[in-house]
Amino acid sequence: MSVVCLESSTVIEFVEDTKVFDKCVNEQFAMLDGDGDGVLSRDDLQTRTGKFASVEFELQSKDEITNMYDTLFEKFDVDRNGKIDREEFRSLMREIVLAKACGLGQSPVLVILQGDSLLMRAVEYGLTKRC
Ligand SMILES: [Ca+2]
Ligand SMILES: [Ca+2]
Repeated sequence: MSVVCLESSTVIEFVEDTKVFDKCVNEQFAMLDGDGDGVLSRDDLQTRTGKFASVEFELQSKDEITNMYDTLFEKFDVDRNGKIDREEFRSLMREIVLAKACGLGQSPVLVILQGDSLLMRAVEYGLTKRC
């Protein structure tokens, strides 16, 4: 984990850069897809709960996490097959990251991020852009 300075404009730029964002999303997807069948089931997500949920959603209790999955699947499992495919996952991550960006407001803030989270990628993205 590291403490970084995050700016909403950087995060939005990162999401809008489809090529970069898609690549990062695919990496996250592969990481979460524990059994490697190309779709995310509840099991896939639940085995990764600690890693995924605590970082991206800042939730703690098991109930909250279960509720979150219900909401998640309800909202993003567009074709209702009980699994989240790559396309569905992309729009999910897009929404989460943009929501975070909105929450940041206008000025840069210090946040604690895990090395492999999407927001961390956004920060790295911002750094390379500036160089
Ligand atoms: Ca899977
Ligand atoms: Ca689906």
